Amino acid sequence: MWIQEIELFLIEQSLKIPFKTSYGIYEQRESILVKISDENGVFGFGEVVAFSEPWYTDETIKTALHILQDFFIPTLFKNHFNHPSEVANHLNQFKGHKMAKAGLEGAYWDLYCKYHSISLAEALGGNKDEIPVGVVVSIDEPQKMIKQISDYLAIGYERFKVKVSKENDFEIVSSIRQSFPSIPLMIDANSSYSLDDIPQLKKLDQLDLLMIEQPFGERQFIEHAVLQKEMNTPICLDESIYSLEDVQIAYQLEACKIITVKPGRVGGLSESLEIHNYCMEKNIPIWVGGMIETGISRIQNVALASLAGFTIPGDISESNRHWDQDVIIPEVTLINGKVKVPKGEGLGVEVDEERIRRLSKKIYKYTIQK
Ligand code: OSB
Ligand code: MG
Repeated sequence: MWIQEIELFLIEQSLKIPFKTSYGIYEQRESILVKISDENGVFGFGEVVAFSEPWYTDETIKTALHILQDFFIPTLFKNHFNHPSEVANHLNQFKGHKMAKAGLEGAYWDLYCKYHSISLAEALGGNKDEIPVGVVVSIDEPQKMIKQISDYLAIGYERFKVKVSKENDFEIVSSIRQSFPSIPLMIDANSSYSLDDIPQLKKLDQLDLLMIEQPFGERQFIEHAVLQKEMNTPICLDESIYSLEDVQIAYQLEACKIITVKPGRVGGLSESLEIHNYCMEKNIPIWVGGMIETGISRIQNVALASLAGFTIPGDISESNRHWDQDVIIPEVTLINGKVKVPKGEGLGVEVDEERIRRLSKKIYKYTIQK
């Protein structure tokens, strides 16, 4: 298969409700959507999940555009590929820029699956028809967070993650626990604690949390190992994991008990598969994370979560969690509390290209030069 044309759509959307984390508040979300077409006009869509600012990882929308335009896209035009893992291998001659890599590789997976008339879930080796999912509640007044959780419980979400910061963790989580003594509840502090906070973190052990996500900084594997020895609550690593190698380090050091996989953060679905296989072998529970993403990446995550190793409901909420309208048809919705894994070719949903064009602030188009 030769790649003939690549388009990048720089879109911007408002979130339905502002999303507050320990880093700051999100009200607007820029995203880069990728369309790759082959010589027969078969096409696939992917998404670069980098944010506009480098708060979660060091990539940004602008670094992704630069790297895609100046390095990744020219490389893809020069080579012939038979499988998405070959795209990943080619891009891995370049360092870093995992989200930019994942956006291209994801679009190529969709194209590859359509070319072979299979669904993405099938191509990845998924074996579930539907998946249970979780939802994230961002920082707010405890009473408002409790109201949101009760609304989400009513629709069928099965796991609840609350964003906290060091200043309000116990207050928020204990009042949520009082209202919901037995729901699967976890917190995410997005790296806002340090070793000095171990006594404070240990207090959270009384709240019967499913896990604590990424208390310390992204390279602090050793510090996480120190904390995990002192806490009963499992630690889950998010920002620390950029590759299979990082998972192996975390496992060797006993820095966590759970891993969250985000295809964007680890450079794509091929690397996600390797992490999945390793974690199955080592009995490390995994789940699919979220990036306040559009339906393109959201439905890709649904396919990934259909693999056997993803035993914990992920941050794969309905399209309407963040958007008034999504860019895929049908949108991601809960049916009897579950999300159906699409069976159609590729992503298995229709991508609303007209809507994407309307949302675009800028469209970049590249064609192979023969
Ligand atoms: O830490 O998991 C995170 C969103 C953006 C950046 C980082 C994180 C998140 C989430 C997922 O918590 C929220 C969502 O996609 O609904
Ligand atoms: Mg997180």
